[in-house]
Amino acid sequence: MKILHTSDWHIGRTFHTHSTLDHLRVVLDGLVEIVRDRGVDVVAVAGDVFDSATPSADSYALLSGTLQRLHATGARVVVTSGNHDSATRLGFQSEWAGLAGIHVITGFDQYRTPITVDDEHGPVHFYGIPFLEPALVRHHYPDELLKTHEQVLGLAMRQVRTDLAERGGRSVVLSHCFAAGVAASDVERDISAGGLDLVPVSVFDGPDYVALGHIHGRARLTDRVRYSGAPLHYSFAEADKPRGAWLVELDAEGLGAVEWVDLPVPRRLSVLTGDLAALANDAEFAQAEGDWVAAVLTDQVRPLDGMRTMQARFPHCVALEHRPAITTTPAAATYAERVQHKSDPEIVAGFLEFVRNGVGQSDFERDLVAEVLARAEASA
Ligand SMILES: [Mn+2]
Repeated sequence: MKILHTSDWHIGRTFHTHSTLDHLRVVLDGLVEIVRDRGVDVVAVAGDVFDSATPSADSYALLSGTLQRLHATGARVVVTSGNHDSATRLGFQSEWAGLAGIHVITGFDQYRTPITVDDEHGPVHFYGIPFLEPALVRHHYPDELLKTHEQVLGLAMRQVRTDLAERGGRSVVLSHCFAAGVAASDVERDISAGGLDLVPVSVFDGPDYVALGHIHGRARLTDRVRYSGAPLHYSFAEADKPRGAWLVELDAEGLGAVEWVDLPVPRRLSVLTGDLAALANDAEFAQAEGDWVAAVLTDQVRPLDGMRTMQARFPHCVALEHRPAITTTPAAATYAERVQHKSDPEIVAGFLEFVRNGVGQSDFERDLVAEVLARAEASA
């Protein structure tokens, strides 16, 4: 059986105020082509189908058109909801879609009954676990301690393993979570209101393959537990990460070959660094003229009209940052003197910027530091 693992379509997301729907349509058409050309039996979409809990009409049209084209290839589709999706809206009409082999799993306990697809070696059970917010599911299990995603997914996976032991056969799990083994900078910062909530990869012991969503770059945690990443670049931080999906083969014994398949990149992302005159004129930047461009201007004085000058050459320049090449250092003072009037978060921020040559904190890091400091203070 051939399974295509994808996730994080984020239909409806904007990129620096620009709609991404047209580019995403190109990419998802490429995905349909892969499904047809490679004879994929089941497409697994591991959450964050929409970018918003209230998707636009155009977003629905892109999703339904894509599902229709996938269905026309003869493949089955298993879709779960992520933390960006509204389970109710994504799950609308899923009873009918299921009859056509398009299984949209958004109910908190729907994973307990797998979608079973047979091949010549017997059954393969697909357990789709939607994003489960502990605060929203714990009242269903009054006897369980469910405060973290690890505890919630631990419970779900115990139920899956029990069910699987009774059924027998091969199995695939879909889950939308932040599993350990991934660099923190790749993580969305809004997985839960209380901050970051790691799930150790051992939670997913059991099934032959685990298709994860939430991280936007591809990642292989183990041979059988992977992230596919998003199909389209949604931020400059993802610029150097390939876009594609995992083509997973299950043979008679379980997991067989796993192959990365590339998706089309409608417009590349380039981060260009230099003074404005160089960026606007030098031949070395010509290859980026058609790209989405983020410019880092190193002029000593912030140029007037930098964006307009950049866009004359790079029509898709959408971000501009001023980072002078030479920064003045304050008059010598001891470190203790320099930090004595600073708060703890400011000291951490200054340290990070210093050791990373001027690259400041991301929003994610700032939130994480604030959370850790608050925790330390609370326990002091
Ligand atoms: Mn997500």
